[in-house]
Amino acid sequence: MITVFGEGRGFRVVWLLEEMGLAYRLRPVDLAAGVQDDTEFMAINPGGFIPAIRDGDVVMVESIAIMEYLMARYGPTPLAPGAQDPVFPAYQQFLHLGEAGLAAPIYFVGGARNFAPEVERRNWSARQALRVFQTRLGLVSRQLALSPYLAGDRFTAADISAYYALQLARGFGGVALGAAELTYMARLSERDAFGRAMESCQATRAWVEASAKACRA
Ligand SMILES: N[C@@H](CCC(=O)N[C@@H](CS)C(=O)NCC(=O)O)C(=O)O
Repeated sequence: MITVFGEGRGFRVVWLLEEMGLAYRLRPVDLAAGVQDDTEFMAINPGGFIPAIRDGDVVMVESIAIMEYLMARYGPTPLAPGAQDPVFPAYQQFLHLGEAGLAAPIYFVGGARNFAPEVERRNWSARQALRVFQTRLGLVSRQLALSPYLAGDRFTAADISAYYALQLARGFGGVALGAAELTYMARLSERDAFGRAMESCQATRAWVEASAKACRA
């Protein structure tokens, strides 16, 4: 049985596992309470960040790498188009852009906005991280003007990667997304596997519902 440690970007992993119909157990990790005394988790990831997985003797961190591992080991799956598939380059690009170009910078924008002392909220790094996020978001918007999913007509793991980043931008980074991105997110959230993942990830569910309410207010 695969164990997923932590929600946050672990939601991507849980959603992928639900899409693939693989059995898993979600083991909560409370970052807010501090993880230094969580000896089981610290033995899995001494770096103390989430998500991590344990699959038999395999222990891994990095949500995108974990998704690639699961699709390679338990696939083939339509979530990961093959290298000769015409959509492969777009798939590969957006799978990684979802974390490296979107979630990583907006995580620091959100951190500055929500946790930094007032004088540091709009410091150079926070502004630069927002600029980086916005330029990469432009590539997502351009792609969504061409196709319903980031790799064309088919839902893939690139969409799982990007969804989390867009949700983070909306709920934590204070970014007002455009109509195309919101419609895209609504389309993804209609998937059965998404609903099951949200049932498993109760902290994520509460956060997503609260941010949707805040955005409507
Ligand atoms: N690139 C990593 C980012 C992991 C990450 O930053 N996770 C956050 C929560 S979603 C975290 O654990 N932050 C606390 C820390 O880094 O110490 C991934 O995609 O898994």
